[in-house]
Amino acid sequence: MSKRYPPPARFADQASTNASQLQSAHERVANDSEGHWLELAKRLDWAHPPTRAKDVSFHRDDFHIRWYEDGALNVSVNCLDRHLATQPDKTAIIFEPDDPNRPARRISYRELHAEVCQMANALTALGVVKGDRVTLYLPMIPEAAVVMLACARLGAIHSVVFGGFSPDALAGRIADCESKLVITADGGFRGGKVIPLKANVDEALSRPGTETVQTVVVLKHAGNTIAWQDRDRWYHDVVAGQPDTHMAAPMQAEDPLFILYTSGSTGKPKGVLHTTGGYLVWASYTHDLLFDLKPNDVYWCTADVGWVTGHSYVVYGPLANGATTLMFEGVPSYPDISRFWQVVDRHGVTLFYTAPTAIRALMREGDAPVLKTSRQSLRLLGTVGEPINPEAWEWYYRVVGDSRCPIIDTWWQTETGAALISPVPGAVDAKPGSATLPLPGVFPALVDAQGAILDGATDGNLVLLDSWPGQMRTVYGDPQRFIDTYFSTYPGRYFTGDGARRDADGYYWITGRVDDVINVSGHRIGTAEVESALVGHPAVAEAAVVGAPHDIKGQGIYAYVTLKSGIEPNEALRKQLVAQVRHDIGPIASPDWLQWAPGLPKTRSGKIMRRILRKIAEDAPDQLGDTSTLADPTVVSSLVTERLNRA
Ligand code: 6R9
Repeated sequence: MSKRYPPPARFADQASTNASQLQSAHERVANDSEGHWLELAKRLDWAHPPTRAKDVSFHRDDFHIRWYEDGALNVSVNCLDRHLATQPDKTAIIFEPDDPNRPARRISYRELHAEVCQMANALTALGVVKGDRVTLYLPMIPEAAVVMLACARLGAIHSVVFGGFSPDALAGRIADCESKLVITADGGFRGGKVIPLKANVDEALSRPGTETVQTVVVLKHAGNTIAWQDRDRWYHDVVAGQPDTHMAAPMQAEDPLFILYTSGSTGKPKGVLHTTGGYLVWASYTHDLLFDLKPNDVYWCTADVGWVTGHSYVVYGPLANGATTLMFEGVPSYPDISRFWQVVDRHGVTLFYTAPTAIRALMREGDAPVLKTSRQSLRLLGTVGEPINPEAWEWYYRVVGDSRCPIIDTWWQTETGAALISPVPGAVDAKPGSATLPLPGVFPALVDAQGAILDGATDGNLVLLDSWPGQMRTVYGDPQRFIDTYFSTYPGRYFTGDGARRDADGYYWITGRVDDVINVSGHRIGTAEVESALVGHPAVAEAAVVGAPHDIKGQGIYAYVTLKSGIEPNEALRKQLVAQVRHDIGPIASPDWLQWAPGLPKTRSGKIMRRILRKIAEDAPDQLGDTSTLADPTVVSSLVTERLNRA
C-alpha cells in the first residue's frame, strides 16, 4: 500500500476547487460534454465566440481534430490587452538573471504589451505575415516571451528551438518548417558561462536547406563578440521607433499558433503543431485549476521556453490568466546549490513547478542548502517531465515544502499541449509517484498489446479514447506521419507511447516510454537520432542505443557501438564518438555509457533486439528472456561479460 497524502489542511481551506466541485465538473462532462467545453471557452475573450466546441474523429478514413472552429480570437490579446483594463500595473514577468548580482527585472502588463506591440510592428516591417514561420533560438529571458506573443499577434507561427541544441539540430528544425526569420541573442548565460547562440545560428545557416531565412534578428544580451552577416539586424534597431500599440487581427480558432519539435522513436524530430483556440483554453484552464491560481500568486516554472512546459506553463497559461510568471535564466547549482530557494525567497514565489531530475540532484546535496532559506511564501509544488520516485517526492514535500504544500505530479506531453493527468490540489489525495487521476474531459485507458481495453487494477499501454482542446493537430508538413505515429498502433485511439499501471483506486502510475524514446532529465531523445549520429562517424559500422536507469537523470543513454573491421577501440575514439553526438544533436544527447560491441543481437530478419540490449544495460543479464530466435546467440554472452558498471 502506498502512502496517501490528503491536501494539507491549510491549503485545502483556501483552495478554489474542492472534491465536490471537481466531481461536478466530471459529471458535467458526462452529461453535457459540449456544454462543458463551451463553458470552458468563456474564460477567454473571443472576437467571435464559438457556437460549437468539438468536431473530432480519430478514425483513419475521416480523420480530423477541430475545436471551437467557428470562433475567432487572438492569443496575444488574451495574454495582454484584456488585462490592461483591470490590472495594467500588475507584474506580468519577473526576470531573474543567471548572475544573482545583476538586477532582476519586473515587467508590468502595460510594459509587456508595449514591448510586444513594438516587436509585432517590427516583424511586420521585416515582411513577416500570417502563416510565416519564425524560429526563436534565445536564452530564457523575457524577450523570448515578447517574440512569441508578437508572432501570435500576427498569426506568424513560432518555432522555439532550445538553446542547448547544436547548430545541426537547429538547421534541421529551420529547414523543416522553412523559416523566414530567426531571432537569437549574441549569447546566453548558464551557470556563469556564455553560450554562443549567434555563432550557432551562423553555423546552422551555412547548412543546405536553410536558404529560406532572409533575416536574423540579434538581441544584445551577453555582450560577447559575434560575427556579423549581411542578413543580420540588431533587435534594438528593428524595434526602435516602432509604435508601442498594434491592432491584433483575430485568428480562426484552428489557425496555427506554434510548432515545437520533439523526438520520436523513428526518423527526424517531428514538428508538433498546436493551434489557437483549443490550445489556449486548455493551457489557461489547467494552469488555473492545477495551480489553484490566486490574484497575488508569484508563479515560477523552471522549464526553458525551448520545451513545451515553457510554452504552456511559463508563457501562455500564466499570461492568459493574468498571473505573475517568473523567468530564470540560470541553473539550480549556480552560484551555489541553494539558488532555487534563494530565488523563491527573493521574489516571494508561491507556486513552484520543476522537474524530478532537478529535485533528485538537489536532494543529493542534503537538506542544509534548502533549510538555510525561508521558503515561507510557497504554497504549492509541482513536478513534470518524467516519473518521480517516491523518495524524491517525499523529500520535496517534507524538506522543500515543510509538509505544508501539496504536490501536483502533472503527466502530459508536447503532443497534449498541457496537463491531462494530475491531482487537483485541493480535491485529490496525492500518492507519491502517481500522477493520480485524469482531469475532467480527459479519458485515458490502458490497453494490451492487441489494443483490448483492460479494466480495473492493471498494467498496460496508455491511450486516450477521445480528444481534448489542447491536443496537437498535426505534424507540420506531414499529416500522414501524425496519423501513423499516434493513431495506427491502436486504431481510433491516441497512443501516448507511455506505459502505465492503474491501481485499485483508479490512480495512474506512469512507468515510462514503451517506444524507442529515452527520457533524459525530462527531455525526450530518440534512440534513432543518437544512433544516426554515431553511425555518421567513419569508424562506426553499427550502433544501438537504449535507455538505462540513471540516479539523477532518471534515464541515461547507453550506446553499443560496433566498429568497422580493422579498427581498434580506444579511449580517444570513445571521446570522439561522444563529441560527434554532441555536435549533431547537442550536449543533452551525449551518451552516458558507451560499450564496444563486437556484434549486436539481431533476429534472423536483421532487426536489432533492443529488449536484450536494455536488459544488459540495466545490469539484469538473468532477465534476457528467450534468445534462441537470434541469428547469432553467441554475441549476447560477450556483451553481458563486457557490460559497463553504471555506478
Ligand atoms: C510535458 C513534457 C513527454 C513524456 C511523456 C512521459 C514523460 C511527462 C510525466 C511523465 C511520468 C509525469 N512524462 N510528465 N512521466 N510522470 N508527471 O514533459 O512533455 O517533453 O513531450 O515529454 O514525458 O513519458 O510521454 P515531453
